Amino acid sequence: MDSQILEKVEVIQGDITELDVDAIVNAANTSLLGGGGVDGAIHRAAGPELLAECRTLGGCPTGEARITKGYNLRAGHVIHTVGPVYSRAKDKSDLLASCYRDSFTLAVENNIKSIAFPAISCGVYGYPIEEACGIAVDTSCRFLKENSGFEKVVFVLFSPEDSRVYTDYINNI
Ligand code: AR6
Repeated sequence: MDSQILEKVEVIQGDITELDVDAIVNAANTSLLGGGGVDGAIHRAAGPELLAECRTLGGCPTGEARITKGYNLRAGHVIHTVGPVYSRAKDKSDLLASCYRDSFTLAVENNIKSIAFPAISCGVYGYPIEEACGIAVDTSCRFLKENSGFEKVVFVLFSPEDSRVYTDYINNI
């Protein structure tokens, strides 16, 4: 892999709501009206105006993304995407890749140059972290290759174990 691309990819263990990037990505559900996990944390940190804006969006299908402002977050925007439920979706790897691609499309349209992703679908939705990590990193590197003006992709993992999966994968590309 081109080292100039990997220089733009960072792995952090921590809480995505604290990230100082142009946009953080939310692992939402199709209602876009909040939930547990990272979705709950983002809504709590952003404040009630986020839910008010989400109500105007009319939901989001699995594999797609929608954008809102970031309100009380340091990030200016939140990109809400809906990952596949691992045990249910037939075309889960395509749907998961589509979450990342659609998030990047919205980023470009909104002049966003740095973005932070959680491990979409890897909590309640049950996607194994090793499989999801490959899709997340490969899709992001492909995007970075085609969009040289984009500055940074940060993967934010909650646990040290998940963070190690990402670091090992990237070190072996
Ligand atoms: N920062 C970074 N990562 C986090 C944080 C945080 N603050 N909190 C949790 N994670 P999940 P899903 C990690 O369940 O699987 C919601 O209820 C977590 O450890 O949040 O896509 C939605 O409303 C895991 O690795 O998202 C949906 O109904 C990863 O984020 C449903 O859950 C994703 O876990 C979506 O499920």
